[in-house]
Amino acid sequence: MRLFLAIELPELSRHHFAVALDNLRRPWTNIRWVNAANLHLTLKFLGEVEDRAVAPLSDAIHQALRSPEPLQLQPDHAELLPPRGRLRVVAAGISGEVEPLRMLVDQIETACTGCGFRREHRPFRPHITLGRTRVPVPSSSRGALANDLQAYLPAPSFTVTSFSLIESHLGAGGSRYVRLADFPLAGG
Ligand code: 3AM
Repeated sequence: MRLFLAIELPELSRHHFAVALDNLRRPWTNIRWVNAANLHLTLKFLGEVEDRAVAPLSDAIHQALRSPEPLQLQPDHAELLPPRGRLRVVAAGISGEVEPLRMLVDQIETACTGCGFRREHRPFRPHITLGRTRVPVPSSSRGALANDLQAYLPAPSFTVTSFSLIESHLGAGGSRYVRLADFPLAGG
């Protein structure tokens, strides 16, 4: 099964981005906008994982979390990734308690590498993916796209009290996600 770890958005944030996505869809048809139900902030992509590896991985993550505290985050800027070259991902970048979030990701990486997963070497850039390019978007459109997205930012800040292990089923109409486990941050 194809797995990743992510923070799922609370209802208020989801609703905020659902409105944004509805309004961005019409002018930007060359972008495949995500389904609002699928909005999340990825902490670690795990890839293909065997069923029997899931329980030990979940245990290792639970044990690796040291005094986890809830985090306050705010999606506040447009992120067009990668910053140069062919645009692939349109996202809302995250501010707020990003340093504690990085520490959390570090603990997750340690737990995952202990279970044989590859450590992510790319710098962690917290973001909520809103769309992916279908066809090349001219670099001259980047400014207008960022501007259109910025109309919905900053989005409401939200408190993260848990993150989830999610199974992703890839399909022609977009991915379908199933939550397999929850890791609370409140109260250790
Ligand atoms: O939530 P975002 O969009 O940042 O791009 C995929 C998505 O990230 C990413 O994992 C998240 C859930 O699918 N992803 C997919 N394949 C990946 C890979 N091979 C990957 N991340 C790293 N390496």
